[in-house]
Amino acid sequence: MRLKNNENKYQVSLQAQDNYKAIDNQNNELMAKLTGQLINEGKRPVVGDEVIGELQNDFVLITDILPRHSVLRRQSNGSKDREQVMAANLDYVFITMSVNQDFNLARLDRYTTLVWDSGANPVIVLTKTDLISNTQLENYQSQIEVNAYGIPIIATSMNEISSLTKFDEYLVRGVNVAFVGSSGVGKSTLINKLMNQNVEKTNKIREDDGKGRHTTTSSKMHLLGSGARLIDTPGIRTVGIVGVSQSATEQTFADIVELATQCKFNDCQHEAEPGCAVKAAVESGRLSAERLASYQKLQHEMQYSGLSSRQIEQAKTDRMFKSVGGMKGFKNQVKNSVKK
Ligand SMILES: Nc1nc2c(ncn2[C@@H]2O[C@H](COP(=O)(O)OP(=O)(O)OP(=O)(O)O)[C@@H](O)[C@H]2O)c(=O)[nH]1
Ligand SMILES: [Zn+2]
Repeated sequence: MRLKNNENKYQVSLQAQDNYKAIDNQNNELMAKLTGQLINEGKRPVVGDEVIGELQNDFVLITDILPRHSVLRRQSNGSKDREQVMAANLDYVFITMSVNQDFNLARLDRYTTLVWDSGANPVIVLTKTDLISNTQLENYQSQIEVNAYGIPIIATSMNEISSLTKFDEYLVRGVNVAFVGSSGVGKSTLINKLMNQNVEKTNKIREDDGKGRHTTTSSKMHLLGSGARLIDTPGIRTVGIVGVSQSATEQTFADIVELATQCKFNDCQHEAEPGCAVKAAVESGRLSAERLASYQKLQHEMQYSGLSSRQIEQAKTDRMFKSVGGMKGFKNQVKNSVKK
């Protein structure tokens, strides 16, 4: 990418409606605006986007958005099911789950799928390990290993500072990361500790206060000691589950997809069909019933996402009557039985 001499590369650090902030390569955070052309073309950068900008008197004029290497999305619950882009260019997403009541393999599967779907790499973080025994922790870890093929697992406790070093290999210069997970699992606690680590080395993101001085801000993007950038917005934290693709689900449930190739019917739903290899695997104990259930739940949700509530009702009715040839078949059956 060749830049003109009045242009620079920036990374968007904040987006609130049409207000932007962007960080330059010296880690100064500046107000930013879009050119009329970008607005007209409907091109809106999001947090994490790399952009080309021209430095004006007191803001950066964003003229172009560079290609994204990952896009974390969720679908809004609004009437139009409009897809929302939560962040761009994340490299690692830490899926945070505490090992108390929050521990839930089905939820973990959903997050994993969401992250694969974004193009970023998932890393599972188990928090609050002080609350359980080592044996219990090992048990959880092996459950995850069965479920989440080859995804790294980090176990942490706020009482054990040394556990923070497990993040080192991911938090390297130039890498963008984020934490996702349910409320209360300990994301803030962890983020604060990672930010306070190596304070003297931490090159904080600074905001130009307009008088040539730099002040630390409440930026949504934090520069960690290692040079990694941590993006932390409420939207990313609570990124939901709606809007994941078929291919990402299949990656998460590769074992089930593999088994399904041996089912008698190509369109087997692994519910009550004869010759179902997936059901057989559950019966023989090779596959857990919970895992199949979370796969099916995700399949159903994907099927329904993008449909209106009326369409969802229709789809559910169709599913319910599928075994008797759909709603039409059901009506015919009723008619016939009445005739008899
Ligand atoms: N026992 C134990 N408690 C922890 C640990 N880490 C965090 N907590 C507690 O869990 C509670 C929630 O922690 P937060 O860091 O605020 O959780 P969060 O995920 O940021 O929650 P949101 O801000 O709602 O997204 C706090 O009371 C923490 O003190 C841990 O390692 N062990
Ligand atoms: Zn089947």
